[in-house]
Amino acid sequence: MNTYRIIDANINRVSEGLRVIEDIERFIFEKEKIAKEIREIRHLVRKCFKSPQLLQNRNSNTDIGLKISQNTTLDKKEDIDSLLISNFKRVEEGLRSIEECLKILEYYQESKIYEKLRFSVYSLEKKVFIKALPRTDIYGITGERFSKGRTNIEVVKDMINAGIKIIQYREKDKSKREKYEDCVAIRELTKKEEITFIVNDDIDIAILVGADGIHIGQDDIPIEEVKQIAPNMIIGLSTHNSEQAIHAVKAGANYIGVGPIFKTTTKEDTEHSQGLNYLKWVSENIGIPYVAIGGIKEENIASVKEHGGQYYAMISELTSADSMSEKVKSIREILKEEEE
Ligand code: TZP
Ligand code: MG
Repeated sequence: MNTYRIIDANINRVSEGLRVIEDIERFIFEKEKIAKEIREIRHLVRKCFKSPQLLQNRNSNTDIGLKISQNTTLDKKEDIDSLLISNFKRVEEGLRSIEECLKILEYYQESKIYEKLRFSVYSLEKKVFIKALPRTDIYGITGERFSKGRTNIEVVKDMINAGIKIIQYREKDKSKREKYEDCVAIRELTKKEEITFIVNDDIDIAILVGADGIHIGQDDIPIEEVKQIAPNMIIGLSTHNSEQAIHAVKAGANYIGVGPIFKTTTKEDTEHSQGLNYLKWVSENIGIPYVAIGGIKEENIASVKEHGGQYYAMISELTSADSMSEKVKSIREILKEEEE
C-alpha cells in the first residue's frame, strides 16, 4: 500500500537528516552530548515502527522525487547553518508525515511515539541554534591575581569540578600571547565538559580559540560591530544603568552584565551603579538574561537573589576560595533556600 511507501521514505529521510545534523555536531562543533542525543533519536526513528510492508512497498526507481531533485538547485546550501536548518526541517516534516500515515493505518500508539520524537527534535533545534547562556546560576570568572598563587587553568579546572557551567576568562595582567595560550587550554577543558566559555575583552582571542561568547564593556568596540565579526557567538555587555540596559537589548546583546552590585576591589575604576536597585529594575524591565556582578559573596548573595538575581558572576569569592567545590555547594544551598 502506498501509505507504507510514504512511511518507508520518511523513515529514511528522517534518519538521513538526523545523520547529517549528528555529523555536523560531532565533527565540526564537537558537541558530544548533542551528537549523542541525536544518535539516540535516530535509532528510535528506525526502531519504533517496523513492518515487512515498508521494504515491500519501496520503489525508489520509480520515485518521481529523484528526477525533480536532480533538476533543481533549490537545495543548494550556502553554509553549515543553512545545512543544519534545512535538515532540521526535513526531519520535523518527515516525522509529521510518518505520524499522520501511521494513524491512517491504525497504528495509533506508534503514531504518538513519532509525535513525541518530533517534539524532541524541536527542542534539539533550539539547543543547537540558540546563542544563549545555559540555564544555571553561578557565572565563574578568572583572574590570576586574585587566585592565591593558582593559575587560571587550575582555577578553571576547579570551577568545572565544582559544577560551574559558565566560565569567563578575564585577565588584566597578562600579555596577549599569554592570554591566548591560557584560552587555548581553557577552550579544550570547557569543550570536553560542554561548559559555556566566554572571553572578556579580546574578541580576536575569542574567535581564534572558538569560544562560545565574548563579554565586552561600554568602552569597547560597539556591540553592533562585534556581532558582525562574530555572528555565531553569545555577546554579553556590561551595563551600569537603565539606559545602557535598554540600548544593549536594542543592539542585540545576548545577555547583559548588571553591576557593580556591591563595592569591589577586584575591578579598578568601576562605574557607579545603583547596585541592588538597578538589579531590581533590570529584573522587572529587561527581557534578556542578566548577570549580576561586583562584590557578590556567600554572605550577601541572598540579597542579590531577593532583588531579582538570575545569574551570579563572581571573581574573588570563587578564585580565592580554599575549596571551590565547598564554596559552590554553600552558595547553591543559599540560593535554594531563597527559592523555598
Ligand atoms: N565588573 C563589575 S564589578 C567586576 C567586574 C568585572 C569585578 C567583580 O569581581 P568580584 O571579585 O566578584 O567583586
Ligand atoms: Mg572590558
